[in-house]
Amino acid sequence: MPSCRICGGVVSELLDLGRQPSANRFLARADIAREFMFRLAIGMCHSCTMVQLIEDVPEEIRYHDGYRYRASGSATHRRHFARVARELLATELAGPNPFIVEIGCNDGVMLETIARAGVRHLGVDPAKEVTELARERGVNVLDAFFGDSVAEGIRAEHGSADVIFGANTVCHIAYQDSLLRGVDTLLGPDGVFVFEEPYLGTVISQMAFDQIYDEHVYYFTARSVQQMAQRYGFELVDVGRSPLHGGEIRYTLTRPGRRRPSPAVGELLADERHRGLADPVTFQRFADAVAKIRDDLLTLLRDLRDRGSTVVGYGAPGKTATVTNYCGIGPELVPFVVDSTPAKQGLLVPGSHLPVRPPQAFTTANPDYALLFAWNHADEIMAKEQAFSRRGKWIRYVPDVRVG
Ligand code: JHZ
Ligand code: ZN
Repeated sequence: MPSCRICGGVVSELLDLGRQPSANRFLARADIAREFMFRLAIGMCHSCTMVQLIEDVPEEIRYHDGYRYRASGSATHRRHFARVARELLATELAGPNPFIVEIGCNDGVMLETIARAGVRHLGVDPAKEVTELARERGVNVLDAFFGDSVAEGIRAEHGSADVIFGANTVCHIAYQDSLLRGVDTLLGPDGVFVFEEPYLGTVISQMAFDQIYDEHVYYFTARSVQQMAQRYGFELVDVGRSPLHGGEIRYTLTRPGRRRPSPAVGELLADERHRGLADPVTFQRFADAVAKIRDDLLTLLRDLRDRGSTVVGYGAPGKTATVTNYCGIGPELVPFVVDSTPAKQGLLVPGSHLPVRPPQAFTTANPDYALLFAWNHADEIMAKEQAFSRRGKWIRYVPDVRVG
């Protein structure tokens, strides 16, 4: 039995999505023979309820100089993080000479607004090609994996932080002990540690099994985050909803007793109990629904191919690797996908090896169907692709397979 990375408790397996690559390791054809693969499966800890990967992938394989994800890749993300930054500037960073550290700042989508306001800040991120973009936006970056020793170095140089922030980063870090010790070292006595991350409740309610991939080591709930916070000497004092990736939760941690917890914490905990987010039956239903999605999607794509219809994939988010590799969708069913990220174009989706092309290829191919991998950006994409929507059909696969 594997043991919990947070508390050492027993973890039992909930869902196995098979042999999978590292979801953002887009690759050239020449590198196929050397591709890294692992068993993608999640389980839940019997004691602290943390849902987590059974096997994890070393950080250096996930976050490296060629890391392809760009957090600024959609207008929705850019707007959202500008708003988050403005809120922090108006609240936690409103005192004298404030300092904020972001763990995993990516291309500076959030810190850019902070930098422009002239507020002391530092992004910590190991992926050099992407942090170069942050530097071009005037953001200060330290190329490193955040942990206790890095936190000590930052504190020695800049003093303690009023805010430590992370978005789609904290659940990616397997070593929460070093991470939270680092937060303990760096955070001022009244500081806040704020992070917004994919939510297990959304994965379950939207059947978003494609949110499960190597980068997401943990699948947080208010309950599991509260227990983890306590274990490392923090208190969960607030939770809020963020609209990204189908609905995430933003958690706020402080040192114990510093702030009165907001009623939202108790409400979310009650909602999670009511929804059975720590009950094995919930996961059995989820696993059955996921298997049905795989069968329905494969049947549909094979039928379309046999009828001579053309299908192109739309968007190559990290999620594409999970769904294509789990379902067994290769270029014979979906000849290519289009994605607006220049760093992904010309490469192959990890594992399933669908070629990634620029968005213009979508218009040129004029397909009968578009398989929407970037489903969390549907509004933005529909607004852009009205001409296609008038003649072609979209295929969606979460929460179930639909054509329309
Ligand atoms: P998007 C990332 O997940 C990776 P991903 C990471 N591990 C994480 O945790 C989550 O974020 C939260 C493209 N696109 O944002 C751009 C178009 O082509 O869902 C992106 O490649 N045309 C850090 O990878 C992809 O879709 C468009 O019009 O699932 C979306 O990726 C738009 C709007 C997007 O992140
Ligand atoms: Zn545990």
